[in-house]
Amino acid sequence: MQNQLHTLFNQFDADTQADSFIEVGSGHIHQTFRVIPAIQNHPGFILQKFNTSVFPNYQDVMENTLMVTKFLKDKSDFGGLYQISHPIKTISGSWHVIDESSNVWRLLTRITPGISYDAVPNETVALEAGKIFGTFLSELNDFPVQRLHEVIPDFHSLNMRYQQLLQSIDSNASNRLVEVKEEIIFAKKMQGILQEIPSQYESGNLTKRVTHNDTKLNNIIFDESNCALAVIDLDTIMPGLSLYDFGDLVRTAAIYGREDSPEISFSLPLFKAITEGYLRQMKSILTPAELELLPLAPQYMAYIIGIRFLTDYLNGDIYYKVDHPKHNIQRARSQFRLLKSMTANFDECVKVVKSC
Ligand code: GN1
Ligand code: MG
Repeated sequence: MQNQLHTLFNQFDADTQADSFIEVGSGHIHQTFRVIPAIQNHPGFILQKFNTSVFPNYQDVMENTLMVTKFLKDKSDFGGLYQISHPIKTISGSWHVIDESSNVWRLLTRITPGISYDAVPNETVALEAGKIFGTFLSELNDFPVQRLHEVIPDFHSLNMRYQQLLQSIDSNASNRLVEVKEEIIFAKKMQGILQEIPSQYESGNLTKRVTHNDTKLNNIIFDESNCALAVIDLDTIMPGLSLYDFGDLVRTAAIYGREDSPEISFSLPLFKAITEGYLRQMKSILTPAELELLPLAPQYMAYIIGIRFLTDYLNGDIYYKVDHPKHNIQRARSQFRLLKSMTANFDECVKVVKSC
């Protein structure tokens, strides 16, 4: 493997040789390696095998990334505060390398020290997370949204994700339906309740902005004193609703436990910290309709991700990387448990948003 990675790496126009490669990351989609540089005092790189089943249009993904990173760079490095990870060209001037098995690889600059969290250690991290994603969206507020490719159409559409769930129930491809009866009843009940956001969008009360669409806590890089340094994983930057990004951040950062923890629960103090940080940057940009729906957004995203995990379990784990055969259903159950805990805290969340 190391030899193969060296061969790939050497095709990029990097400013140092590689010493070795370590597989890293808790992302569910791509395979990611940290490149240890051959010289000292160099941050190294990130070498990634693109998941082309998820992103068959990887050229569009790269174009979006390049447009957005250039735009932020021209704004003096992402508001002057934060760093951005950039793609690096190959020696022949392309942005990717295709290996002999037709896998697509890319190389990115690495942000050091590269600390990321799968579970929130404290309120400072939650506040910083809210601030950096708020800044990210506010800095991109004047980016011409129509220039972005919609790399995964209807990515966070409740109706599309629900249809996918119904199809997976219908085909029961992996014979797992009997195990998930309770989850399906819950999913069916909640899809009606969570229609508020899609119906407000359909009646023209919400407009699409440039959004990140994968604002998980572990897509932020921190330094040793828990200051946020960078937002990573820019693949799903597309036109979307601000509510998706806020909701997904809360789903992963206002919680006790990890995304797949059976004991997961919602944390009001962490929610408050995120909301404070986020609204510091976004308060003057969001419309009254967006502000009104902000407390509901986390429930919407926990539901969407929950049914996506459930769908993938029924389909036989064909989309997400899993650590064990029950991983997707464990994740779905955790997200549904979280959704219930968010619902129980809804009134308090409304108060928090008002007070911020
Ligand atoms: C995937 O790549 P990663 O792990 O950051 C997924 C997100 C989900 C997330 C759930 C392209 O993100 O949409 O919210 O898993 N990305 C894609 O943890 O599907
Ligand atoms: Mg990620």
